[in-house]
This record gives sequence, C-alpha cells and structure tokens, in this order.
Amino acid sequence: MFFHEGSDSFLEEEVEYKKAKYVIIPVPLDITTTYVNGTKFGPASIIEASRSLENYDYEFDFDVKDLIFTINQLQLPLDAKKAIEAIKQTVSDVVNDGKIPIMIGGEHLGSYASSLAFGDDVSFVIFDAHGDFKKSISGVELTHASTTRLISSSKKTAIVGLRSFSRSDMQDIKSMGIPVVPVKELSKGFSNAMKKIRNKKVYISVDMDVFDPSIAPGVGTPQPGGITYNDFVNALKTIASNFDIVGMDVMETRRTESRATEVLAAKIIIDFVAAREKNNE
Ligand SMILES: [Mn+2]
Repeated sequence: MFFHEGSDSFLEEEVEYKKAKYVIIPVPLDITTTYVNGTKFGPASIIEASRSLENYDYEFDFDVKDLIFTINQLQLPLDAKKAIEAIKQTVSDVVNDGKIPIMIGGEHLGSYASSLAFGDDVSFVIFDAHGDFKKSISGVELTHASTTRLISSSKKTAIVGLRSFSRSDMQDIKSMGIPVVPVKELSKGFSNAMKKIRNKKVYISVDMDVFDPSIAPGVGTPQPGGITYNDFVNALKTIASNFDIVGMDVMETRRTESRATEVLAAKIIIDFVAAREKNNE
C-alpha cells in the first residue's frame, strides 16, 4: 500500500516495508497555525536533514541501519476533521502491521490524530513549551493550541518542558492530575514524574518548541527558556529503560536557513530508534 521513492527516504535507508521495524510518516499538516506558518515544509526538511547524518548514533553507541522505512508524504484534506481521520488511519495501519510509527510534522494537532490510533493502555509523554490546553481559538476547537487537552481527554498524559500557559489552563492541567516537568526540574524531577505513569506503554510526542530557540529556532511558536539536546537524550534514556515505547512524533518544525532545527529533529529520531533498540537488545 505504501510506495517508496529512494530519494525521499529518511537516512537514505533502503529497507523494504515488510522488513522495517519503524515507519516514518510525513504529515505536512499546516491548517491552524496561529503565528509563524510553514510547518507544512517540516517533514520534507527533516528527511533532507537526516541525509546529512550518520547511521551510527554516538549517544547510544548503536547503528541505526535497515530499521526505518519512509512512506510517502500524506496528502491531507484541508478540513481539520478529515485530515485528523486520514492521519489516524495511516498510523493505525502502521501499528496494525506491528511497526512503530514515527510521525514528522507539521503542526502539533497531528499528535492528537495519532493518539486516536492507540488504546487507553498507552500514556502520552508530551514534550512541549506550551500547555496546548486551550478549549478553543476564535471558536475553533481543533487547533494546535488544544492538542494536549484533546489527547488528555482520552489518554493519560505528562507534559515535559512546559513554560507557557495561562493560569486557567494550569488549573485545568492540575485538576486533571497531569504530571508536569518544568525545564529547570528536568534533571532531577524527570524520573519522579515518570513514576506517576502507571501504564507500561508510552508514546513520545515532541513539539520542537520544547527546545530552546537558540538550538531550535525553526518552529511555529518559539518560546525562550527551553531544554537542551542533552536534557532530551537523558530523558529518552529514562523512558527507554522504564517503558515500552510504542510510537513517537516530532512536530512543528519549519524549514530554516541554518537547517539547525531540522537536523535536531532528525537526530532525536535517530536517538529514539537507537535508544529503543539498545534497550531491547
Ligand atoms: Mn508548543
């Protein structure tokens, strides 16, 4: 069902779909972006950036080879509801084939679509500068600014790197008992927050704006005071050694002249595969 064109594969991988364990799903969703648009070019930019990187992952001392298949970029309807259904269907297909989906975006709302492909035995660890807990923007409920509220309506969630929210959003987050790990507590508080997650299975959702804008300027809504690359690698180590990771997404990347954000997005995907494989060895 999926067609593979050599020039479009992540890391220039040439593995067949049926042999791959991980599937990159490029989702150029860019419908409800409110500030800097252009996240629709994120998926292609991340794939392009990956082709400048090595298969050998230094952080995890692991070769990411013959593991990752890249499907064609999704052709999405302009209607948000229909786009969400199309994304959910693709992620479900990949999961039903026994593979680990890695969605690349595209605006963060795609993560909500992906969450619909999983049962409530999966917890969502959401790396995001923003609460994404708005009930609506100008009367529209399905937007990137509501992503975490939408996911939390049916799944257990934890929010990591949070530093931008309204007081009422935070009241809702607290009243729902959602664990929050602020940036400054990432080094000491992360393991404790993860202990609050009862499910064995987790899905990692990364809004690239969780990183500091100095290392990830190419995002839809930049926010100062973000996490470092090493913060993320350490968090990944904790998650990979304590949970069964069933999927990942890396969202909100825009094309930038420096390519720094795209390279970082590609690298954390390589790190994710390496971390997960290394732990399952
Ligand atoms: Mn965000």
